[in-house]
Amino acid sequence: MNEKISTFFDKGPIFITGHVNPDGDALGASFCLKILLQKENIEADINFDIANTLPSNLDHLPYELITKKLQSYYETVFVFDCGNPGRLGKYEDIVLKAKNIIVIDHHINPTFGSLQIVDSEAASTTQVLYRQLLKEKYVIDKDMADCLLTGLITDTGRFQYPNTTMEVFNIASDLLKQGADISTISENIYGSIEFNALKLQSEIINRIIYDEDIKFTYSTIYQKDYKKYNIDAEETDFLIDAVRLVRGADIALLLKEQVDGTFKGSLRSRNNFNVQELSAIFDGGGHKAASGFSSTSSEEDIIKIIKNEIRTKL
Ligand SMILES: [Mn+2]
Repeated sequence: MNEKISTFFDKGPIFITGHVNPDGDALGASFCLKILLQKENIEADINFDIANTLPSNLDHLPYELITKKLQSYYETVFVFDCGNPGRLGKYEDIVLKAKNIIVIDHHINPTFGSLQIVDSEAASTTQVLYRQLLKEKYVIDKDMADCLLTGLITDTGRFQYPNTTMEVFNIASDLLKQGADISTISENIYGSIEFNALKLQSEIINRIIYDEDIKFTYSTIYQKDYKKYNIDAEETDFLIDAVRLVRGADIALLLKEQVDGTFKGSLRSRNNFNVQELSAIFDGGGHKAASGFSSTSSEEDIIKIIKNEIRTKL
């Protein structure tokens, strides 16, 4: 597809968004475009469906640019890092009503969008956006570079996941050249955790179960934990990383109990196991090495279903 995103810059009003409870990649890509449009003197609104607050460990991003009051209709929407409209949360309607829906993503087969700029092999959505900006000859300034690098760092697990290709390093190198501040970003994302969150992590670690036969490790966060440690769910995304540390485990699951008693699951894998297929059982989505889902089943049932599915794939 040869279409340019700049074709739509004069087709306002414009809205920029990403998946619900956005991560570093969805936020980084969205804010990068917002900054670019601002430099071009093009108005655009930006917001996300967030359960509580935006994650504090990503607050080096320009959160102040979030639009407080949205319009009721947008002619053009840019959607980042979101494979299906159901993941837009409360903004699903406003996005689907738009005339031009530009989906920029790296999920496998996004199911919507009048224009899709998608590469499921790309490590991050910010990588896809970076390529596009270069193609359209835009200059990436320091603020944009910080945003793009954030998505690259978080979606590659700090340049460690198998998606960390030479191109990823080349892009990172170029972003550093543009002034991206890798140490400030990394310190904010990974180098410091709220004291309470660290205490919660110890509980999650205590609960880890390792099923050696199928190389599967898992743990659960309950609503009572959020209360006990006075912490928002958004602040606990990093906990899956503790679960996936278990040596020998190829598949890691962290279940998070929701306010209504249902569960959200985060899955991670090593050694090429495709956890997207596990999430798909629950109509979830994501990537080979990282995926997620929601389920109204009980904790026990979810774990049983996943274990059975892993066994069929061994
Ligand atoms: Mn992503």
